[in-house]
Amino acid sequence: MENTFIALSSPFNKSAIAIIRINGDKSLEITNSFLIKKVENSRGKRFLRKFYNNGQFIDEVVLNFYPAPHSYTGDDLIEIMCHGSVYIIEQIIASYNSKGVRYAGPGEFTRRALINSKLDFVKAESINELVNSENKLSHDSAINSYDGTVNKLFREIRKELNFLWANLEVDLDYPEFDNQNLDKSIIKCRIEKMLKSLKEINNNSESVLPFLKNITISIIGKPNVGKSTLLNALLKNNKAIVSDIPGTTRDVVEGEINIHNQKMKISDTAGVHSTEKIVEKEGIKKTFETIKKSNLIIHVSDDGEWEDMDIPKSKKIIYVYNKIDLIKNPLKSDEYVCISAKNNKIDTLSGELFAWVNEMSEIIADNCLINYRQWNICQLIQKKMEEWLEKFNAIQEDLHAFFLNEIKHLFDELLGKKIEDNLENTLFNHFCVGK
Ligand SMILES: Nc1nc2c(ncn2[C@@H]2O[C@H](COP(=O)(O)OP(=O)(O)OP(=O)(O)O)[C@@H](O)[C@H]2O)c(=O)[nH]1
Ligand SMILES: [Mg+2]
Repeated sequence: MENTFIALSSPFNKSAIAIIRINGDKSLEITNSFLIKKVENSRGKRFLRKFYNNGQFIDEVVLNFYPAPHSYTGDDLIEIMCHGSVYIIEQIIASYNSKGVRYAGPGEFTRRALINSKLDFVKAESINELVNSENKLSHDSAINSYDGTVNKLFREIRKELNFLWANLEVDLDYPEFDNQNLDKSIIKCRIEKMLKSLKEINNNSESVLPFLKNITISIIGKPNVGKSTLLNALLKNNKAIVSDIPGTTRDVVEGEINIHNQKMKISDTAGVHSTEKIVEKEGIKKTFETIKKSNLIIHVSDDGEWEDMDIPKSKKIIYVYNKIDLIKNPLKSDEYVCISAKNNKIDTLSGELFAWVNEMSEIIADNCLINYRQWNICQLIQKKMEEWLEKFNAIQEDLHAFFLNEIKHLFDELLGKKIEDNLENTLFNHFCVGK
């Protein structure tokens, strides 16, 4: 009974249809106890049935039965689609509870799938990212990982490591045996090939990972250059106060923009300059705190000069030349974009943001990891491979075996073959109940 559990997989709200899932070896038997016309133990069928609790007709529902091991979890699994009334949902779940079926924990369906080897940890992580994806880039990366391009690459590398391991073992156990596969130059070549793919994926991830969850932009620059006017133009809403008095904005003003399905949080900040006015000083302090938290900076100027603001190198900066309407023959450059925020002429900036999202999207399509756990392990594997190759020609068989073994262990960790309980709990605690 321990593995028989129930959860609502759709939101607990009034809706047209709700989906309730019951997992475990007692799921069919217990479900049939609520139906007059029973559901057969057959794969790939859908049933329309009347659901009763203590003789009371609760709802007419559609049932899908997925017998083990052909289900998402690998156990027997039933999906009930009922009318989305909160009362009906509560009644159906209560009927199962009365038969001793407990409510599932977060991500417990996926956890069963992991235990039943229906998926590995990297795939479980991608499902979580997919459910949580709220914008284009996080969806792109989750779908890419889910669909298996990254997973496929990992499997290929693991297969390759197993092949090398088998050959090294032969050589260690039977040194007299002339093993053609173990020609050192061939092995070296194969490691170099794996390393190349890994380096690529690690570098791609370094560019993309900071932006996956959220893109946070801050608009910065000297006072009066038109930062608040630009915020309002981007939001299409007069959210921030605009005036020709320098130092108008003190507090950070925030909003959200959507550039071709990519949501971005955007903050207008106080103009940076040296001042003795206490309130302005506080505002400028907040500007630097906002810069720290942002991953993309729009640096605005109205005279073609962008003062050095000590922005960390990891942050993407777009230089914007505003008030271009006041200049007769503005000089175009690849270094900055020209706009007139006051006249809503900001297409060049929107275009730059769109191009940048596309560039990130392309990197993701080219292979990218979806979280820092994966990235940290892949970097360790890369380092180990580099170290191995560096010493390759000078070391004996047992040291070759040592390096290979270390790399194999790291790969097992990556794919979740030896995931510690607390890490597994951390992942599943972030899952929705019912997934
Ligand atoms: N001609 C022209 N004036 C602009 C443009 N953008 C902003 N302004 C004017 O510049 C002045 C300052 O604009 P703000 O948006 O308040 O400037 P800010 O950078 O937010 O200023 P602080 O909050 O004081 O740092 C206002 O009078 C705006 O109308 C533009 O594209 N063209
Ligand atoms: Mg302002």
